[in-house]
Amino acid sequence: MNISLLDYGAGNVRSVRNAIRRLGYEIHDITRPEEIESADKVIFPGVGSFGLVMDRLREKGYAEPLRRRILADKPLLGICVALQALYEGSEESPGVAGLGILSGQVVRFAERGLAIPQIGWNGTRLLRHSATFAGYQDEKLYFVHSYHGQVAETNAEWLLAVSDYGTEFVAAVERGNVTACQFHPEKSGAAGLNLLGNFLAKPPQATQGEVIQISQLHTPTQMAKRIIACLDVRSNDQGDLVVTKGDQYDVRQEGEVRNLGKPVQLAQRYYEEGADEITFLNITGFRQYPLQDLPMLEVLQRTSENVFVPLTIGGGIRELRDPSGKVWTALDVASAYFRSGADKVSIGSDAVYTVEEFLRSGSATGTSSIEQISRVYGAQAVVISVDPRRVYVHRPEDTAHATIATRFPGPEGQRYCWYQCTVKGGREGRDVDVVQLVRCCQDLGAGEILLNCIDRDGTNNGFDLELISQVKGATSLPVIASSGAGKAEHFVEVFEETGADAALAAGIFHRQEVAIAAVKDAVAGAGIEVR
Ligand code: 1PR
Repeated sequence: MNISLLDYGAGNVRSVRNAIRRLGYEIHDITRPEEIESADKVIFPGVGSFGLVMDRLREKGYAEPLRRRILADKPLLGICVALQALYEGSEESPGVAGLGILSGQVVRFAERGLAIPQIGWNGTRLLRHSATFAGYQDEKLYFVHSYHGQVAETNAEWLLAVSDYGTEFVAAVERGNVTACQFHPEKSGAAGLNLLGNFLAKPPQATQGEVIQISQLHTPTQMAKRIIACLDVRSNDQGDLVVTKGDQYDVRQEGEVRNLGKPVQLAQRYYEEGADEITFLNITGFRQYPLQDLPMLEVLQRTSENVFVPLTIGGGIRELRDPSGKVWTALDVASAYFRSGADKVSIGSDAVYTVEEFLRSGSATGTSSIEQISRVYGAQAVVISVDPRRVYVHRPEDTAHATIATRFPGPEGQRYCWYQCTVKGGREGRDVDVVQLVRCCQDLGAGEILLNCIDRDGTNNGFDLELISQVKGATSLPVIASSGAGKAEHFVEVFEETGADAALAAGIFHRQEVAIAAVKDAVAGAGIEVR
């Protein structure tokens, strides 16, 4: 059977490729328009913005053959933006025509106090029988998007599954042998692999899909709070790449870099134990690396062969100059990571410098790493990793920065503090506070905040709830709470008290003090949705 992948150069298709291989199939890459119609099965992955996808399809002469293939009812599976491309157009890219198979426009999620993009694991309600969903047991699936198809009678013969996120939206469509899903099966763990496997295995059918009645009565699906395992990676003094862990960012113990395991193996273990996402931080990434020698590329390539949940990579995402003098843009660096299997990149120091420049000049340059990467890969692929540290003051008037009244007074009894952003792994404080940073990065096109806290890192004293609440109040982006987790109850606390969208830990997982399953049990026990 000829299974063909429509790689039109828009982003990370390695995960789709790896998932298909894991299921035991060979994949052929479509390189000519005529192959779209001749393949037995086509997988149409979607990464990037609606406009970018449609432009690429048209440039390559793929749009018309794709339309013909769909109208001829030949097997095809579209993923994420590929589902959206079936519509007539999208609010994301006004004036750009879609394939026009489904009627109507793709619309943006309205901000009803919900973080946008929707990033994470949501339930889906299957509206009718589908061989693609055989064996599906209501597991949550991984979504990441700011725009969605609306549930409308006009597309009733296509509707297959819906989900809720403030509003009901289209989670999957299917007619005959053509299926498209808004979620990412290749990133949805075992449940997603099962769906992908069903699509690949099922024989083409002559029957058309039935038209269903859209019921208004249902219990809305719920997004899960994500539990993320974080691996800080660096070379130790022997030159081996190891997972390490700092104590307020100091990773050395008795002069040696702490060695808590091997990155690829540890990531695999966390996937098997139920982590909803894995984050790698190359903690020496602020140092100079030529692009050929980015140590995390191979880690990602190997990890993505066996780990089917989202992977984020941070550390060193910025412009680089290699020893020959050649300059690599932040977009080149990010692209290398995406091609190696990353779903998101996280930007630390460079985000702070960008915001400083923005505050100084009062306008965006259009060339910052955030803007460059977001434009091509979408906001959801750009995470800002914040490394803040408390600065205490006696009165809010003592600083121009955004202060909070704290329950934990400073060394001189100061009752207020602000959170100062740092660069170079906390080594250098800058004149930017977390509120300025997250607001500005959101405006520049970032899609998520990874909120560390130097004061709490490695302490096991619990997350800094005051910091997280301040940042949640300053942005509508999803916020990942990080630093300080010491026991399962800390995760309950952070979700209940701050509204964080995800919580991340490192030390307790690496040292096997608390299992991911125990965290999920505690969070679920408190009535909070988990996967
Ligand atoms: O500035 O873009 O090159 O990115 C560098 C990245 O490396 C940033 O994301 C920064 O947070 C990270 N980093 C740099 N130095 C360190 C260090 O520890 N010396 N690690 C470092 C950051 C914090 C979290 C940690 C949580 C949870 N580590 O990643 O995993 O605090 O830990 P815990 O659960 O054990 O408390 P750039």
